[in-house]
Amino acid sequence: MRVLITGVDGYLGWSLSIYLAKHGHQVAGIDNYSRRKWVGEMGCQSAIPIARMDERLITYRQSLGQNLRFFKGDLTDYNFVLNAFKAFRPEAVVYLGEMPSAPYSMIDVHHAVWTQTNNVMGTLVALYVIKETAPDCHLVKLGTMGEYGTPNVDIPEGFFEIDYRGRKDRMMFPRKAGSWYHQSKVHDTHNVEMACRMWGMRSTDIMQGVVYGTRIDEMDDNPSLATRFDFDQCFGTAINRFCAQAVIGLPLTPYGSGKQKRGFLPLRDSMQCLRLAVENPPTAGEYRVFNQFEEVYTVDELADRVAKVGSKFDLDVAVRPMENPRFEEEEHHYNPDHQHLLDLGYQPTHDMETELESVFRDLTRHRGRIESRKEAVFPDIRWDGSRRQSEYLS
Ligand code: USQ
Repeated sequence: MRVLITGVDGYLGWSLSIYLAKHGHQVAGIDNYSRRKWVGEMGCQSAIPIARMDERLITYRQSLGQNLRFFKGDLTDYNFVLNAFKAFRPEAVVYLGEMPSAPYSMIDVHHAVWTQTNNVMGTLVALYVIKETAPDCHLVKLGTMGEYGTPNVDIPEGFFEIDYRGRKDRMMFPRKAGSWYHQSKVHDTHNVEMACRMWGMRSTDIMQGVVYGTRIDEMDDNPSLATRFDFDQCFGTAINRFCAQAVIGLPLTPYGSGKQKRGFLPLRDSMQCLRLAVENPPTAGEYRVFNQFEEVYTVDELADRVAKVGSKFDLDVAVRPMENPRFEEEEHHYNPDHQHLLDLGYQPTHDMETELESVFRDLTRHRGRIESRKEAVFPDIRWDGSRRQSEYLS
């Protein structure tokens, strides 16, 4: 299948391009290197060194035996996106090209406006371009479990059924996001669902949990095929940040009570699930939702697991809870359904410890790169708009 990945230079995008090529798909990618710039703006760098795109493309051809067709440009630029679609004629688009960080979107008004403009407008452009050039193309759109928030009720996969006076209908399950970033995904969800209803498009909206891990087997230990690994306060996610903190002897930072629950999945499972979505498209006009995560943990449980695995690497890992910089429920009900991918054959890894060992092996090799940016680890971006320093590094 011809699959176009937007955001192909990112953590998930680069991994997916390799994974799909290894599974026989023809892949093209779009990117404008924003992720590299945002992480630089946070005073940080990927813990694992990543190759420049020109080197990535050469290695890709040599290792995977096909050209990754690459289009450099901005996803909110209609003419650029139109030309890329006309040139590649995708049968599926995996839309990953968005600004993915909640804290980054909460820095100030400029970052909030930019996040929503980039994310919502980019998706809107893609919807129009698919309608105009490839109406049968399947849009696999990356949303987030954070769209639902933590309501005091079980979370279904996207919809709930109603039956009013004998007439059945399906309504979008209410969204209750907790950052301008998560809210941008809610807006996308509503736009994509309407496009399917209105124009007969087909789409899978992926409500993904927090992804962790450094690699997938398909990277074959080739450094030029490695994907990025972020640990700064914005682009590092909870487990990945905890591992990086542990490797350089900084305490792990569960926020608040540490009882907040999220769904998590390793990078390799994220790849497996996205492939299942691509290879099993919905029918024309169908908008479907996959809640994509493996297991639910509290932040405290994660810190304990990371500390336990760290001890196998002779690391003395401390856990130091800190005042929560976010507005979020810390003790709450959390029971999201996630049956759709299992029905399609998703086989969860179910072994966080082995996965974390592989992360520690990779990160200890690059300890110096993390150490050199340790100021970027401490979270000083707060949801009330203030920024405060702490004693964390002392
Ligand atoms: N947290 C800590 N300590 C830290 C970092 C995070 O306790 O040092 C807590 C947060 O307060 C939150 C939870 O861990 O309760 C998850 O935070 P996160 O930074 O790992 O994840 P989040 O901001 O929710 O965003 C990440 C990705 C985003 C994706 C989302 C999936 O950056 O792109 O959409 O995970 S989900 O969380 O399911 O919405």
